Amino acid sequence: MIVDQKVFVAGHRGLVGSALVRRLGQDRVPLVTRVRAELDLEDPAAVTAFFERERPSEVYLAAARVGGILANATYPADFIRNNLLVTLNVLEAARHTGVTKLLYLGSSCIYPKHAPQPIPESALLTGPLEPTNQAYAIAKIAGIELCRSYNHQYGTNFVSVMPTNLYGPGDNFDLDTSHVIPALIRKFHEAHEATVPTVSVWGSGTPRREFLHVDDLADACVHVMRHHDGSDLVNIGCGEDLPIGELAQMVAEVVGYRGDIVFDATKPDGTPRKLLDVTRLAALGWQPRIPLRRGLEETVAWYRRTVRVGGG
Ligand code: GFB
Repeated sequence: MIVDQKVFVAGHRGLVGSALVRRLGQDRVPLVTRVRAELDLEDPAAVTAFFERERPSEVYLAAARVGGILANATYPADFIRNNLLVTLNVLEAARHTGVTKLLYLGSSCIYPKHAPQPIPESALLTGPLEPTNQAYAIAKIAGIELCRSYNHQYGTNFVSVMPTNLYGPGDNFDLDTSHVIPALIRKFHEAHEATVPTVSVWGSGTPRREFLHVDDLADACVHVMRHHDGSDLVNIGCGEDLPIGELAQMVAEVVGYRGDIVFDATKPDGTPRKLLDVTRLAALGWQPRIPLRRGLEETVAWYRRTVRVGGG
């Protein structure tokens, strides 16, 4: 542990932030966190005052407006505005108060829609974006450029990582705004409980996605913070993908659902494939630990416990 270390996890109630708190907690790193009612990250004066008072030595910027394909397509103004504001405020306050290191999270979905597969970090800004999440992607790309620019102009050490699609405990299970894994867990679970004969899966089932358990992501973020400096991006993935149709089959099996899967072609497929090239991450000495099937089993168990507690 570094002397006088104090780590601010922004967004500690979210999927990524809560995993970071769990992971940093294992190393007994001194943490500072604030819920939204205590600190509005969209408010520049409040963010500056918080940084001046708390003086964190390191920051993990896990606060972001995120959502699945439909949420991105429906609320693009919210996605671009919130992410730009939060990033601008936190980065400036971090610079102003001399934060020694900051981790910024991009996303695999901000690479060009038709990037080469697996996607190397060098593919950023080399082609048109996926239209369903262009607003989100532009905000996230602006965040990466902000980190790079601050490093160049002010000598900060703001590191940017590019996580693949994530899942795990604490995810958003709202069917309109969630990502595919929580949506499928909920749909198959509810159909199983009520013995419904079919479950609808959006799109054609042919797009391929790579999925990483959020506890692996948190471990990778901490590893990158400890072993990487500067503006070169680092992809964080597991290096394997599968078609959505196959994922749906796997979730059905894990849940114990025995009915049929039907594909809803009125819903968007999004980008055809986004598998990350994880050569750089592997060279830093990091490997994922949680295989998809085991991660799904754990997440389904968590969801069932949580639903029961919530009375849903
Ligand atoms: O997870 P998802 O919403 O995000 O969708 P993206 C992945 C694929 O799963 C798409 C299909 O082809 C969806 O059509 N899918 C099938 C479903 N059934 C469902 C369902 O019930 N719900 C959902 N949500 N999808 C997002 C971006 O893209 O990826 C974000 O829009 C974000 O910006 C995230 O960064 C990582 O992978 O298509």
